Amino acid sequence: MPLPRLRPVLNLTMFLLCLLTSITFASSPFATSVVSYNPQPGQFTSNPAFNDPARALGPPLGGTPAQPDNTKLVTLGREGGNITLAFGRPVRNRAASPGNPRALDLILFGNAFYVGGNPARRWAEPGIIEVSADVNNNTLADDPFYVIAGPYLLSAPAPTLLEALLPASIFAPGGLTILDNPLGPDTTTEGVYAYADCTPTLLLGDLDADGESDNPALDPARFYTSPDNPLAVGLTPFSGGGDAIDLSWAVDPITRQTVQLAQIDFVRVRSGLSSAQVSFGEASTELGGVAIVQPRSPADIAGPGQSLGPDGERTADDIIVFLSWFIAQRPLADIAGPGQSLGPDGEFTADDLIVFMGWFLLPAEEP
Ligand SMILES: [Ca+2]
Ligand SMILES: [Ca+2]
Ligand SMILES: [Ca+2]
Ligand SMILES: [Ca+2]
Repeated sequence: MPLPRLRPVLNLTMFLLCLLTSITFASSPFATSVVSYNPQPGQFTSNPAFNDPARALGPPLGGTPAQPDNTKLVTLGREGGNITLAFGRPVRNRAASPGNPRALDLILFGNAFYVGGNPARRWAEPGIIEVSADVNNNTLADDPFYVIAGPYLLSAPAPTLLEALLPASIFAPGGLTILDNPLGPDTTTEGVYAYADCTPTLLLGDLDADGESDNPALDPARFYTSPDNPLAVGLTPFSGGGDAIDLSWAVDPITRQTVQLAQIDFVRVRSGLSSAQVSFGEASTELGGVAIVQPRSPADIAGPGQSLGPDGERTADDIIVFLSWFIAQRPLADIAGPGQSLGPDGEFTADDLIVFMGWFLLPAEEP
């Protein structure tokens, strides 16, 4: 009877498969479970296409910078509506590193877009972001939440941020659906950051944010975990867009004092604008995914066969692709100026090559 002899092997195989599945699940860089979903009544909160909180799990679906994809989003409804999500692993408060120079930790994806493609003028439906660590280790989101404090929140007139947040929003009245860069139309410094649903989500593999994917087969876990620089106007090349935050921006909602968070386990997003103030249709925060930032070597620009986009490895493919950009004088290869100073200088010189090779040779960072 061969079958009984096979059974232990099958059992072992099943066990290993389950183990593998659980490992894959635990290592997902995206939110993995919905802790709670409490939308406030809005035009879309009873619409099955927008009221499934599971749409905030896993990677987002992106569009062009000027036109979002609205097929994988959950709406939070009007002000105060909220969702709380958990991850398969703690979200560390990362320090700055070559692969993550701005020390960013989480990226929130919604359906904001640049009006007419102008990055200084965005259609945004800001959501207030809060984070919490499972301090008492009971897997419940019953520990204090801290507010990611952006510039609007810190200037809110209420005595404490909690009062500024509840029950009305600091973005109401007026809806503030179209947000101009408060620092002006011509600066490269961004004044709108630290909120959800303010920055476009890009198409998978759109490495230069031109609205066309350069590699639709790129792993979403690599593309949507590379943060945009939230303090610079426009979208950082090789980022997937979305609103990136640093956990070091968290403040206590009562005292407004900065808190030191080594890591968090939960993120809560609260619709931060009053849909009632908008004269047409609905304005509400939407969420289509939350990613844990993964440091990406700036030299990891290609994978096997010189396919574009990071693959987590540094190989000859990366060097070949960089050299081809350099020879073609593509802006992506203008990464340095005189004395290997970082940033484009409009020239393609040995400085660019030296900086790239310096990045290539850096030790790998902890994922
Ligand atoms: Ca950080
Ligand atoms: Ca592109
Ligand atoms: Ca590579
Ligand atoms: Ca240069």
